[in-house]
Amino acid sequence: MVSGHLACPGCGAAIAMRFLLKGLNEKAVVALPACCWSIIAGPFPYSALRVPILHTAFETGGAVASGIRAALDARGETETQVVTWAGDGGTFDIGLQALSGAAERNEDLLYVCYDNEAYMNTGVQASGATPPGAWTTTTPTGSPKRTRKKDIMQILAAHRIPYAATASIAYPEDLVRKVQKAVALHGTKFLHIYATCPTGWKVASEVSVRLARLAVQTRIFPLYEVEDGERYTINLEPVGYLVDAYFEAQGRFRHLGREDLDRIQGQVDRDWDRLKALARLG
Ligand SMILES: Cc1ncc(C[n+]2csc(CCOP(=O)(O)OP(=O)(O)O)c2C)c(N)n1
Ligand code: SF4
Repeated sequence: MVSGHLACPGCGAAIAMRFLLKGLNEKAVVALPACCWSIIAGPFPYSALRVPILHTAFETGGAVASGIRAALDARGETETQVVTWAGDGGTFDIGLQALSGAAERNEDLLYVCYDNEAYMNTGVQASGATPPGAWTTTTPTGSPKRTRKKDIMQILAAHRIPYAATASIAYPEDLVRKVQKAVALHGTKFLHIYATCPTGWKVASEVSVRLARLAVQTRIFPLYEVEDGERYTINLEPVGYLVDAYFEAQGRFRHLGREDLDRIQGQVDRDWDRLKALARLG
């Protein structure tokens, strides 16, 4: 990745891309469904990436990567890594069908979702990854989102793909290791990267990484791996701070009161216990 990209200052998605590229081999192709990264990379013929990129339709990340894989294999270029790089809207919602198809066929590709918890590129609309209570332009303060964040890791694990993992821009070594591990495996690999968006979350750009770390430390976004859909490994046992500090730091949650935070804390604790139980079973 070169300097001069077009992301907002502190953009977690830009930081995440740097770590993805560190983990990839020299030969890689990246399919980019519509998202902030369609802009960040720069207008043709410029590109902030030193690997070939293919801008694709919003809903086609899994299908386009499958096609690139088939074309490369037909040319005998089996060493080239095929990567889809999509936002949460392009993954949890509109791209889910194509991703599911690719996972079901166990296509040899790495699908990366950088999760900023909304459709940022078109003006902060709620997605299936938006957490309950969050302000977005389609879930205004008076009627915030009530439903839970879609559990994308469970959905991918249910496809029994060889590897699915969460990662965070606040833990670069863990993230790069997971990219390297993923690309060494054959089949469909999925990385779910937590990527702060200072613009959409109404936080200062300089707290971006700190906030991402807090999400892990509070167990809101645990770091773990799932192999073959059944072997769970928790990579970091967080201290388990109360969620308050995480929520109070963000303008998108400013309207939440004590009762809301207590309810969210209860849900986070239950999710953590469930993850621990899955890891014990594995
Ligand atoms: C079929 C279709 N519907 C809507 C759009 C408009 N659109 C372009 S980018 C985008 C938001 C993408 O959100 P996400 O995948 O979460 O990535 P982010 O913008 O947050 O990086 C939308 C709705 C589109 N390009 N194609
Ligand atoms: S809107 Fe958010 S995700 Fe998009 S470039 Fe800006 S900081 Fe990054």
